[in-house]
Amino acid sequence: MRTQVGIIGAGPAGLFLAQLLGQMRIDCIVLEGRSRSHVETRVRAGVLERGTIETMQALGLDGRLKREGIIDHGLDIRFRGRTIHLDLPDLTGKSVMIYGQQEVVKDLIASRIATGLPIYFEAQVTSLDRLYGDRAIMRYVCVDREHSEELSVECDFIAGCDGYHGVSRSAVPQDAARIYDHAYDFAWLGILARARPMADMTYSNSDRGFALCSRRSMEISRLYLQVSLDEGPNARSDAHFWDELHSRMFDEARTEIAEGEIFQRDVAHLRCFVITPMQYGRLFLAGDAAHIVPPTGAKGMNLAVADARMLASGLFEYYWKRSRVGLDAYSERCLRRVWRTMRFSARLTELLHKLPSHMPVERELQLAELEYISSSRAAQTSIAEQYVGLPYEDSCDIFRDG
Ligand code: FAS
Ligand code: PHB
Repeated sequence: MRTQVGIIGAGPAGLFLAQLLGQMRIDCIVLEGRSRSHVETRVRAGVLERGTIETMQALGLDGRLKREGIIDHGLDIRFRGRTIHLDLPDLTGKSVMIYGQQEVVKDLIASRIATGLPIYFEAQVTSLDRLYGDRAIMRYVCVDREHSEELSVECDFIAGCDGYHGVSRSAVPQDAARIYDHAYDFAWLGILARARPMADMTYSNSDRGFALCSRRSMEISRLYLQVSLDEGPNARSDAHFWDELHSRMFDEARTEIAEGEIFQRDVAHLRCFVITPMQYGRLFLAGDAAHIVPPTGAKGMNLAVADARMLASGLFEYYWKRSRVGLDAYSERCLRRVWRTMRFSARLTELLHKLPSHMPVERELQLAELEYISSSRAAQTSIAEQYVGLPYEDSCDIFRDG
């Protein structure tokens, strides 16, 4: 098989890239190692930045988003029983939307299949080759067949959109890249519950630890607790989860947070991870394959979209303007946004969590910063403008036309 761009992974990075290339009439195929049902039911992110929303609009993919997405106009930060309310439109003129990542993935897959353009599920990429040759090779096996022989695809370029645990990053020799990696010494226990959600996205920094109240619809709450690294998803009973959440959200009277049936649990470990550069010969890394940001800033999926746009811009210039400038500058241009987003997400993580490693003085400094933010419009604007999303720096007109 032969194509212009081979895409590994049908997560947000791979699927947005495939959609953008489809609009640019650049041939690509998507190879996804898991089943369609698996990737469409995997519960992950929930907040869409302004730019992600506009990209879905530009791709004509915002039909269901407009019907089912929830516009979020504000976010609350609680500490010492007090609440800082950030009014996003007042501070930035923008808002964000709540729409589960799995819904985005469903919309993108449905659109890709409707166009008849190739996307293969249960096709596990096993190795990449000739990344500095005249054409790169992507080898894969069909995991749904008993004895699948190894197949291969010849590509002008390969997009490694295969997430943190994928195969593409390992194709970059260690001496050709620099890794930045910091793992936090706590995790997030996330649940979905059939319960009326809080009116606003609400983060809380309490003496018992971090908590977050988000949502997936007007009937489904998405709730998180900071937990220790060794805690599994089912370690605490439903009752204990609710007790802890009320306490950490300063809702001792239990009048604010509605309880309900918990029907999904997961534990996510937090880390800051970046590989530089995000490209090697004909291989371009995008999304979690290249970077992991702590989920506190709700940026992981949105950053994957920004990478996909940047790579699509570079490929557009290569194929239609015969210029390599965008591809050669891909990593440098992506990393500007990656590091600014990482800084925001790491600062918010340090501001809102009770860090096990905290000395008493550090805890007081953290609370003093929250006191300052509660009294400063400038500080609140800084958080809000990063939360709604930074302007894109990609250079492709197709996105400007909307
Ligand atoms: P993804 O991991 O989404 O997709 C990669 C795809 O590649 C997967 O479908 C995988 O099956 C496939 N793949 C891997 N290896 C392959 C191979 N060899 N061959 C073929 N296919 C292969 N972000 C937020 O903003 N907010 C959150 O609350 C949040 N919660 C998260 C919870 C969890 C448990 C995890 C793991 C991540 C969470 N994230 C969150 C981050 C998440 O949303 C990612 O940023 C987002 O999925 C990134 O998208 P991709 O880069 O496309 O990677
Ligand atoms: C979510 O809804 O999953 C979510 C919301 C805000 C965050 C992280 C995750 O900061």
